[in-house]
Amino acid sequence: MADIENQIKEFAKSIGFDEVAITDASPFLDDEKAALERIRSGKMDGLSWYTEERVKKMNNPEILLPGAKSIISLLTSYLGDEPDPKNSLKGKMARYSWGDDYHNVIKKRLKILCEKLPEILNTEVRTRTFVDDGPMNDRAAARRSGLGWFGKNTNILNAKFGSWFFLSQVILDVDLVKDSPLNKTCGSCIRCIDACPTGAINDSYEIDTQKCISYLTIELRGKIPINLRSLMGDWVFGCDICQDVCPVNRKAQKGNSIEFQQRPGFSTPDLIHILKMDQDEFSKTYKNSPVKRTKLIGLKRNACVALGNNKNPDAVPSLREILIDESNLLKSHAAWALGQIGGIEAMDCLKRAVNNEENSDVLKEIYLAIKNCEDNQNVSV
Ligand code: B12
Ligand code: SF4
Ligand code: SF4
Repeated sequence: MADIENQIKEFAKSIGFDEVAITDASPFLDDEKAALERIRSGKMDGLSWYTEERVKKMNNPEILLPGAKSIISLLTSYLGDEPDPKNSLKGKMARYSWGDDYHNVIKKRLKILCEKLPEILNTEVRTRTFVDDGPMNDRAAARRSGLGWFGKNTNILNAKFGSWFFLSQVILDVDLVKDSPLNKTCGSCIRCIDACPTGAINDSYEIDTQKCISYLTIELRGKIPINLRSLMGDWVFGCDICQDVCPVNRKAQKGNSIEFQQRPGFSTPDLIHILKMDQDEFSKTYKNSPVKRTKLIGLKRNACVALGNNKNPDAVPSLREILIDESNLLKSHAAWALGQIGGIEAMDCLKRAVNNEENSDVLKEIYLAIKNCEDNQNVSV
């Protein structure tokens, strides 16, 4: 390995990055084509910011940094301890959200790396950095640099760290010796396709955004489509199923970043507690955490769905409070949850709510929930 590239990699690792690889700054032509096709086939619907114009930018480093010559692709593992124990009044959050907000942690490291580059390269250098915070194709850079390969779940896989990591890059206007892409694929494995509860993954290395629980719990504002709710299990922020089942993750090494270690209660949050949270507590609890992205109303909505799927009757009193007091969005999801839990107490809450509810959308959800309770009763008789 050339001395300069070696020095960059060693320095990057010394400040907390787990793996580093280099590619050139030529456009990602195949990725651009694939992403445009994905948009045109409707599989990116729901992410209004994911436009054709953005795809053009994110696959053309020259547009992002005029004069761009190289890209340093960086991997930061967030794998730590196993989740806390769970019961049916607790939900699940995706691993990447158990610790500090990765944008802040990694941005600081990227800044230190960029400040060091002129010394290592012995020349002035212009840089632009990305960590899931702008129009850059993080996975395309990782694949071409050989940092990892595309899995069918569309995550980049790395032999040492599995797929439990964040990607980031430095684009720079200096030529560096590039690394080679890996020649690896998933072969005949289809575990993630089989395991995805909503059928969001297909055999062509594609995710249908609007079916992905990660999208539904984090990005979607508004109502979760009723046909998907019962498939979402008790995920309240993100989803790790297609990574949990991946054989490449079986021997994944833990990362070195203490910032991503699990905060108490984050892996399996108490769902009733979430339903009772006010804005002040939400802001304090999720300060400097990725979870704040879903906002209090999104987290409460997700908690209702999780409680509906866990079917623990102890959740009925808290769901009843939501059904009486909260926004129409939350009332709708609380009604759905009560309909899933069923039983005399849940049915009673729903019937009472009919008399006091004026919003037609919420009323529709309540009637559906009542019908669901009745159907389930018939089944068990
Ligand atoms: C949008 C987005 C999402 C959307 C995904 C929508 C979608 N349909 O892809 C949603 C909100 C659902 C999402 C979910 C998650 N995300 Co996300 N997401 C992104 C984001 C911002 C853009 C990804 C993107 O461009 N998707 C569009 C499609 C078109 O790209 P793609 O699926 O990667 O497809 C590529 C390949 O198919 C390739 N391709 C196809 N054919 C061919 C042929 C050839 C020859 C070649 C070379 C290439 C090629 O081209 C496509 C474009 O590059 C990136 C950050 C970034 N700026 O890049 C993070 C990012 C991909 N997400 C990340 C993470 C961690 C997640 C979650 C795991 C979070 C969670 N636990 O809930 C889940 C995983 C879901 C999954 N199975 O992918 C990480 C992934 C790290 C990794 N190991 O790969 C990223 C890189 C963020 C980061 N910087 O760390 N995400
Ligand atoms: S994150 Fe969950 S819902 Fe999304 S593709 Fe993976 S398994 Fe399916
Ligand atoms: S589960 Fe199998 S098919 Fe899916 S990404 Fe992992 S190796 Fe590939």
